[in-house]
Amino acid sequence: MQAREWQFDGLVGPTHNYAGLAMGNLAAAQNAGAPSNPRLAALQGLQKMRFVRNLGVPQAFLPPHYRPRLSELTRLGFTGDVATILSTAAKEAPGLLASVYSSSFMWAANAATVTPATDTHNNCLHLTPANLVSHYHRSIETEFSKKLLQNIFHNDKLFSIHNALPSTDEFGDEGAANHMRICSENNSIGTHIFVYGKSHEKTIKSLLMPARQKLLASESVSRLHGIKREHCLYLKQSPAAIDQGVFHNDVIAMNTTNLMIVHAEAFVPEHQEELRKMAATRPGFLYREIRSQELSVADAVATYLFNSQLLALEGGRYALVAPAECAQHAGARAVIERLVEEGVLHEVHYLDVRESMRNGGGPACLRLRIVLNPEQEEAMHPGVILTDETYDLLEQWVTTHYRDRLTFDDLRDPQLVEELNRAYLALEPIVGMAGLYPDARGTGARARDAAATAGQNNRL
Ligand code: SUG
Repeated sequence: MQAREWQFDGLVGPTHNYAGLAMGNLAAAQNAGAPSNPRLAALQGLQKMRFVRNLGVPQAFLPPHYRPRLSELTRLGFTGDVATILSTAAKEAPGLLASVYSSSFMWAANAATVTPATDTHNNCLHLTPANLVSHYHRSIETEFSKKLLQNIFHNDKLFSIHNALPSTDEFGDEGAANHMRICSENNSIGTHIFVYGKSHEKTIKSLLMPARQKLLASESVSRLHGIKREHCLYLKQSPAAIDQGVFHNDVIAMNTTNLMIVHAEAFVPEHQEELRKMAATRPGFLYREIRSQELSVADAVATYLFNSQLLALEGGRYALVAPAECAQHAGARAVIERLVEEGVLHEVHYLDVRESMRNGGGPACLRLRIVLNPEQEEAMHPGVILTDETYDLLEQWVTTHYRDRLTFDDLRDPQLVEELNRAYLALEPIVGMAGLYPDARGTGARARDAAATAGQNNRL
């Protein structure tokens, strides 16, 4: 049996909100302070997962991280009971409070960089959790992402899970959102394209917006994963594109197996040329550039066309799962229709992930691609696979526990923390990971556990 590319979607957390925390991310800045709807966001995410699964693509999910990370607030000097910590932080450091509540882990494309076993020195699947040091609210994802990956891929012979790179700006690593793998089929050895915004050159041109991914990080990940140097290409993002809102490469380029669709102004000219040359000489590689006359970089960012999920289906068919915003934009729609006419794409589906889009995350941001061979599929933790049964349980769980409106004012409410603790504890048995959320076992939860145990003992 062939290796298959799985889609691991981040399950949107119950604290999804719009806090304007992400520099260079235009949608997030525009929606800062708007009320969010965590329930709708999670249901939209789940519906996308089910849709993709129904296309015949293997689908799994990454459980949400525990929020709020009160341990971060105590680490930063806030003291007292939960209510005091929340109200003091809301007054003295509102940005910090919003950060420890952020559901940004939902954009699983930033969780890690992945290299399939075929391409590595020891025939293991390699995963390096991203350090996400460009933003505090994202940097606090790393530890739990690693724990999740270890829980899911728990077999040293098949999986190598690395530590994140050093937590300093020179090693800024945003994971798979800046990485593309080209291969004739999932089983064959791939070529890896690492995209970075800043290199370790002495003279760095200043940018309006921050360049998040550093070359030093990309090179280190490829070394750690044991990818042969001749199978790697390092491309530098165009600073002008970053300034227009291309904060990750997956906002301006997309690929799967032997197909790549990329904007003609994604990279600095010499690297764009290098990519073209590689495309011209690589047998079977289908490379399509979208010129600015077809769609400007600004419109690419506004519609997130390149953040569609490009999926290789059975029978050599390519499907595009695009954000609904593309259907409503004449230019983006025309590009997609042309790609269908040209035979590049065989089917197109427009999906509504609007709650995520408003924070700068489209269909591709919401998922991490992991190529697994049959032995690895067999070995991974089954509780995270999306089946009809888990879909129903997750939908029910979201409907029961998620609020349909969240604003900054809600974040100082200790009742919300109690509510969230109940939600996280109820998720553990659904994913089959007992004790996944120790922080949710606050005083209230411990009392309930004790009462439940006493109840069981009485019945015995
Ligand atoms: O890092 N937004 C995320 C969006 C990440 C999208 N991922 C990919 N392109 N792969 C970010 O900018 C917004 C949070 C806020 O402002 O509340 C945020 O973190």
